[in-house]
Amino acid sequence: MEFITVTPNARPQVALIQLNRPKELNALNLQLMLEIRDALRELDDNDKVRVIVLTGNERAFAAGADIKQMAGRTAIDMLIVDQFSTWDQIRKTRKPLIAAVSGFALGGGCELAMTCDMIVASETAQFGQPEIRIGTMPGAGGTQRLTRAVGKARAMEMVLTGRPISAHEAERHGLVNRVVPVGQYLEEAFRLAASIAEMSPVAARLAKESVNRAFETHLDEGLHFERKNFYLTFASEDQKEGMAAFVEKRKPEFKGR
Ligand code: DAK
Repeated sequence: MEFITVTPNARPQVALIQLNRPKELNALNLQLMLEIRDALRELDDNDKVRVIVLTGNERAFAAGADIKQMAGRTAIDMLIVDQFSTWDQIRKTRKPLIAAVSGFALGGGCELAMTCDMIVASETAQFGQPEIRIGTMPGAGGTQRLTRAVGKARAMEMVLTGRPISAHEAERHGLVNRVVPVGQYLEEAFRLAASIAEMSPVAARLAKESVNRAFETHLDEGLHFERKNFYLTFASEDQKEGMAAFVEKRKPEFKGR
């Protein structure tokens, strides 16, 4: 891996992927995206990992796709490279994925954070879709995920003016889970990850799938999907263990089976 570092056991059962192109503010070139995809795929298959944290550094989570790499491309170049399949695979990560964001999360950087399930932000984080300022528009889900998160009026303003919002604004509008002082955002993301890692991985996977379904379907079908996954948890040893532990007044030990 040239542009990321992967630590499968950053914390017990919690893995860390860190973007590592600091001079370019973690601009997302094609190789970096492929590395994230491959790392996620491996961690998703690693039984010792239950939750994954994705982060950049204090100055930048990621300042967007690599403009220098993109600048001369034609539509057909883009079609052939087919970056979308890389992004689609990232989106399909089964384990809970938390973005720990400080500094710039712009363009593809904001989209990458939004592809994660939750966002923990430092006070200096800023989220924006500035693509309009360079004559294009969001291409990796920005118009869709941002609109679902912050609502039409705010998303429209961000996408049409390119102006970013602060971490606190992002928190107020439901884009991020919480904002903490710089220097604490990664620890806070690990804390959140640890609290999820204690749960049944089977239930977490099914619950994640179900929440995501809410964005893709109408209520009746979503409720149906939820019901099937709810039933499915009752086929797991973890559900038996969780309820037995409650009755016996002890802490459950989930095995992910
Ligand atoms: N690409 C390439 N290099 C970048 C970059 C970027 N997005 N952002 C920053 N850099 C580089 C700068 O060029 C500079 O490099 P040198 O000149 O030193 O070689 C270095 O990082 C430091 O940046 P600055 O000197 O500009 O630092 P400042 O603090 O003055 O400004 C800034 C920071 C973040 C405000 C500024 O760098 C900036 O405006 N960056 C561009 C932000 C931006 O426009 N982002 C959106 C890019 S378009 C798709 C998936 C995704 C996308 C599209 C399609 N598919 C699946 C098909 C996404 C598109 C985008 O994100």
